[in-house]
Amino acid sequence: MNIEAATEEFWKNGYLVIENAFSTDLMDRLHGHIMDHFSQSDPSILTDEFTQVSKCEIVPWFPQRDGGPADFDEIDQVPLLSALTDAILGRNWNNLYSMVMFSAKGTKGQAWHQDCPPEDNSRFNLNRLIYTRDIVPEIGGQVMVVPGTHRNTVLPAGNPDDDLEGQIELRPKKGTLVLLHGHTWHRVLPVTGGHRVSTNYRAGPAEVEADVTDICVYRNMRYQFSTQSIIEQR
Ligand SMILES: O=C(O)CCC(=O)C(=O)O
Ligand SMILES: [Fe+2]
Repeated sequence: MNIEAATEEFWKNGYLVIENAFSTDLMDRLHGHIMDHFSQSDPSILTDEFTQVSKCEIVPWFPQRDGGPADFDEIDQVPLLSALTDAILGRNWNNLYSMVMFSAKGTKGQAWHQDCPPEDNSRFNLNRLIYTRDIVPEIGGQVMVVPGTHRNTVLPAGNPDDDLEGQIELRPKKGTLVLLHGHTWHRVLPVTGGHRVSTNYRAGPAEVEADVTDICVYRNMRYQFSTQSIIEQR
């Protein structure tokens, strides 16, 4: 792969999709661990204010932080991922955390959002998203993005999950890497036909603080996770 061309494409569009970035074997091992983990928890309890207002329904798991299987560390060793991250963020980037996101059948996915406030374009996170199973319309959970919106543009206020002009639908396959700038407008469609899983190895530029994603911008509010509060109604 031409890392320079890929990096240019990332900065033009605010996202980049690379198929077959990870081996089938690694994807199967990770998916097995994810299924084991979520079969032991109850992902159906989603009644809090955040879930109600944000129209986001995911259950997170932090396998590397919480002593999960060592297989999750293998992603950090994949040379293509390191090379692309170096090229996009610069050499001393911060590896923030890995988060598995599980959505049960019949859940809403995630409404349009920016992972952190876009007003300062040097302050952003990089989502390094890994898909251990195909995302297909029969199950739902396709990723919607609006290309180019990472350039200092605030997501317009409005209905949380209305269509937006210029939106593009992504259907990442098993083994696909999606690099997504945290300011790029994005959402996850409802999960209708089965459960959905994605895993985000979040990173950020060296000079950006680790809690850069504490405040998330939705079309109807800004929400602060650390205080569990709506800090702006829109
Ligand atoms: O699960 C996905 O495909 C994207 C989730 C997302 O919005 C994020 O990780 O910031
Ligand atoms: Fe996001």
